[in-house]
Amino acid sequence: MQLDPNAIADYNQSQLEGHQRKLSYWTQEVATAEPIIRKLIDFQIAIPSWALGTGGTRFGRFAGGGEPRSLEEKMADVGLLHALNQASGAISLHIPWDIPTDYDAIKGLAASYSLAFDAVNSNTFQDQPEQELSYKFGSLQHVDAAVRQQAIDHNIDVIRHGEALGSKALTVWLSDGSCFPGQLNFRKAFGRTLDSLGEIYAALPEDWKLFVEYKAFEPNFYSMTVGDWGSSFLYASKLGPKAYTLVDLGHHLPNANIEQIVSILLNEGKLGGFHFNDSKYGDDDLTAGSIKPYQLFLIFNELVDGMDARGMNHATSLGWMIDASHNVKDPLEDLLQSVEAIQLAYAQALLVDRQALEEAREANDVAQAQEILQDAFRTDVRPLVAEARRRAGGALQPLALYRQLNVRQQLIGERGAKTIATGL
Ligand code: AOS
Ligand code: ZN
Ligand code: ZN
Ligand code: ZN
Repeated sequence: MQLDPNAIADYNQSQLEGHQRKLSYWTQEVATAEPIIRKLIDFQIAIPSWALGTGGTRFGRFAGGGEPRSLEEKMADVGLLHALNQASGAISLHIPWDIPTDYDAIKGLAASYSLAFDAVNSNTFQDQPEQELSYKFGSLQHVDAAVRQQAIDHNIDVIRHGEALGSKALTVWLSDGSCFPGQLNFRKAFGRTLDSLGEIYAALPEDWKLFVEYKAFEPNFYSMTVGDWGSSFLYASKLGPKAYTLVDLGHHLPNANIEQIVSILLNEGKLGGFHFNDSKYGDDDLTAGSIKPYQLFLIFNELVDGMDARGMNHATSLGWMIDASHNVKDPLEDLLQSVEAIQLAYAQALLVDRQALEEAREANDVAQAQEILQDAFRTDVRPLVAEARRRAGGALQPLALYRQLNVRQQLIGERGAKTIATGL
């Protein structure tokens, strides 16, 4: 489906008066409002192709209606999100779930929705039907060189697909590890994984990045071969300047100080990007900002501080992506919520009075330092984010308009009530 070109303008007109009332405080009282709005307009968050359908757990999956059945329909969904919020201008593909049949047609489609291709993702955590050897005991770490080669070849193949589309990064997430003590020689597994990653790294085009994603546990429950930021950082450092660590917020042990991890990686020039989501217990892949919004803000606080210190462009120097799974919500509604939560955390971080914060730190004024951060976090920046969207051509309230237009009902009409999106 295509949005009626007047729908957004008409909707914004109907909401304009109330919006302008809320915005007037900002434009009249806050000197930094204008630069924050401009930064928000530039900030884009990529949508993963596998988050557009209903996920599920190992206990079951409850299909949603009108889910995308093909790559073309996934792109249409991201195009819809981007039209509504003007902040989801990229899609991250997963091979082999999203192999294009006609690259020019897919690129044309992306251009028609103003979408770029973000990092491409490889998959050596599942066996594919036509595949010769199994990944049951790992892929890049495997004791059998032939299995490692198969996984290396797959990753290189994914790079080629990404090149044809204009992607600039490969994300490698490995399920490799072990389920029981004694199963794996940790040192050998590390060495084999490093060698395998080295072959993939050698196949990277000049202007590409390799993102090494870590995860504390699952599907292996005793050890993960890329299990924490320390091992990811080691791999990335040994591989070379094109390799970086990718931080998925759900991939830490409970109560990890993710903002501190982020700040150190960034300072070392080894932070590649994010998979945003939220969690209560583990890799829950819930809507960003739904459980721990303060943590999301604190992460952005470190990002803004560290990127400014290093003279980095906020919008383009790191990979900004969502990685979510939806069991009970409409995936498109959930993604609109996630993008908004990320924008709010970013805007609040931009509000922090950095000079005052440094002064409080230098004076060991703990209470004042805390006040400065909480003052920014407790500020309602929703009018700024809405204004950025409006100026970029999006809807003041994307989720409300999505509902008003009955988008899901229309998608069900086009695609059917019982659909299974390809992917997770
Ligand atoms: C898995 O837990 C990781 O978060 C991956 O980044 C991602 O979910 C997977 O690659 C999806 O295909
Ligand atoms: Zn992830
Ligand atoms: Zn996750
Ligand atoms: Zn995950």
